[in-house]
Amino acid sequence: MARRISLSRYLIEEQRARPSPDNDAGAIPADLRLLIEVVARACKNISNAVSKGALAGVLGEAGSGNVQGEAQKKLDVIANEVLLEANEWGGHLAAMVSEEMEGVHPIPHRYPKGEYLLLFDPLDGSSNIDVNVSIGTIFSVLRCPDGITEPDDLAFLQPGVKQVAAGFAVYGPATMLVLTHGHGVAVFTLDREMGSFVLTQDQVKIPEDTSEFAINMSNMRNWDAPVRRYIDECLAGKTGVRGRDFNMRWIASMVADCFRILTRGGVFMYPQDAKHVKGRLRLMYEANPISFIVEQAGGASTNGRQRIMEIQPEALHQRVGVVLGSKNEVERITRYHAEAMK
Ligand code: AFP
Repeated sequence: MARRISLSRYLIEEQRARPSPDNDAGAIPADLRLLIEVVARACKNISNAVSKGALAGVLGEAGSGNVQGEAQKKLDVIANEVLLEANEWGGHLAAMVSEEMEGVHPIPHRYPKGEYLLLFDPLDGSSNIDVNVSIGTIFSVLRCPDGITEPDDLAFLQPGVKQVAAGFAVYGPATMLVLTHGHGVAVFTLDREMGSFVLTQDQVKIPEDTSEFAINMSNMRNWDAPVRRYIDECLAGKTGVRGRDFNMRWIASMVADCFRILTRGGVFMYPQDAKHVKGRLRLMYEANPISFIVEQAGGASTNGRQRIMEIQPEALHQRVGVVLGSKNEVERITRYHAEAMK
């Protein structure tokens, strides 16, 4: 049972527990602690807007489109603005990137800059907003390369292994915050009466085996052979080579599917296929942060062929195939891809 402490106390105690030899700031320097707390506060604000739904007039289309060519929901725009406004004045960031904006969002000159780069999907699962299904916010933190004062795309194009922190919020029956800074995964539950995130799970571990897979089955005709092979074996259950029955889930909110996997294991797949030639999910602010969390919880994350966090990004909004979750299942799927290459 995790100690019921606030996010602020958790971050302070993490810093004290891990004084790093190269500086007295410890594993969580003050500016990184500030960044995490600011993002968490923004997620509380987004959670409040989400929970009001129609009462606050935040449902439905915004009447605008984003860089992905998708129609924006009102909450997409609101969540993006909440995160931008919360993070631009604190002096901890050098710049931001959002799924909802084409280019790098600079810190206004009237505010000081910091050493971190923040990337986020302000509202993941937008297609679920109007039908009251869990959605969330995903964020990733990188260091700004030394000597860069006006970060451009190139400053952000770092592989996932360079992340210093990552997290996601799930706006579900409870609002949850999942966080890693490279020393395991902690989960916090929003105490609405106190208005603070309280630690409810620490050092989360994903079971290495699972009998539950998550994939959008409507794409079956487009799948590559290794994916088809794996899913067919799951569907054959105990009548086939796996010798046990499998269950399926698909929430269409990556944050909700991945929170389930962190809690009870499973494998999440949105692979490249004939329709999504480069994949559907975005590398920089969906796949990388969640892969960081999954790996820190003892799971694995590949694009079917290579570790997602080792992919060298070439564009801010590039997409990637994703296979992540319980280690032994991800390794099996990745092995099937390798066998198909022979
Ligand atoms: P939206 O934010 O556009 O709803 O996309 C959500 C998402 O990026 C991810 O959270 C889901 O796992 C996946 O897309 C759902 O994709 P399908 O709608 O094709 O099932």
